[in-house]
Amino acid sequence: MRAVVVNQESTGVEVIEKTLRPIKSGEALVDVEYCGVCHTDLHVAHGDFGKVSGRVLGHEGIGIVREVAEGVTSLVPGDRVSIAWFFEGCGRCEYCVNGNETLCQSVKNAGYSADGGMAEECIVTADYAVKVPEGLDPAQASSITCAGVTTYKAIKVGRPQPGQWVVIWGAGGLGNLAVQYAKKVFNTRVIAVDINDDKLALAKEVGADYIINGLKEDPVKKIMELTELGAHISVVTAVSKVAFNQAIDSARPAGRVVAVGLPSETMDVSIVSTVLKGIEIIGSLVGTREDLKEAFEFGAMGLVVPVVQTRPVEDAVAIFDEMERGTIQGRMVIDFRKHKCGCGCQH
Ligand code: 8ID
Ligand code: ZN
Repeated sequence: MRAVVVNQESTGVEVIEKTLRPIKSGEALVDVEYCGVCHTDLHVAHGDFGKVSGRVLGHEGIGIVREVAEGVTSLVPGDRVSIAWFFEGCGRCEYCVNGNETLCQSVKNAGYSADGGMAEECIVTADYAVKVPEGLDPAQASSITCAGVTTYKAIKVGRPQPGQWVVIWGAGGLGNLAVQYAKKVFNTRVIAVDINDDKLALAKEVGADYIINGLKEDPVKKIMELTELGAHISVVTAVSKVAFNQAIDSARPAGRVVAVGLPSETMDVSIVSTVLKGIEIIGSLVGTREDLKEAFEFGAMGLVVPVVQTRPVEDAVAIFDEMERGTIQGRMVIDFRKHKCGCGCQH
């Protein structure tokens, strides 16, 4: 099968032929239909979190279960499931049992510490593969598997009330979904900040009340003008410390800044203003299986509509290049379907 892997030098990706091992007890074999390309895949390919040469990338995978091994009771062949960053936890530690399973210290992550979904086939731990609801387009579901659930969860941990001001920093793959969850699910007033007008136009199209280009005007000043006291909740998906610092500077007293983007930098946090303004800064890592189920449901209901473009696996190297240059609108999704006529035939 063809798979997109981290290249030998850990400087990017390559497409290779690979054969999977047989499945073991508790596992399922999935024929991948679609896998979105997340900026985290780019970080992994560049070795930002440590070098993992040869690893099959991908944690926005969607596919159909072909085969289940002994001991599997949660899935049957034919089920449509997701392959997410939260690939497997230990199931026993304080994080797994207290609703914080993504923080499990023995966690496996698809496309990083386990082979992921950017391939024609993928082996999953059956109990951790979340089913995709009926009525949700599989290419769109791929984007919810990371970008959607991550931003849904990030807004949720910010504890928004209807009508409050939510600022989404970065309107890329994650950001345009963050705008939709904030507006359509949490019923808040949404400001999107980016440094690219095309991405801001898309943010406006999918529901942002206001858009700000951080290169053309001072976003902190503009947010203060619009909100009087600042943002109740800021969700930072931008891959730049500039945006993190601006989010802290534009937080309302008792506001919450939810850190999501993963630039290899540090934020500048004033201790005095953090204390005097009573600001909370919260890190948020993807979402639990339950969060993903919820995030999928809002997609199936049509409240959130991921903006996706599909491309063949041969374009993988080019897609990573486009992501690095920041030219992708919404999410680029690799189409791995073997039978594209849609009639269920085998040719
Ligand atoms: O669980 C998590 N915390 C999680 C899950 C998934 C992804 C974290 N991430 C991380 C990724 O690893 C990456 O670091 O979130 C970040 C964003 O991922 P993405 O949305 O997939 O990346 P993108 O499509 O490239 O979008 C990034 C946007 O940030 C804007 C860019 O213009 C782009 O639209 N941006 C940048 I770069 N600098 C900015 C700035 N100073 C900015 N927007 C506003 N101000
Ligand atoms: Zn991701």
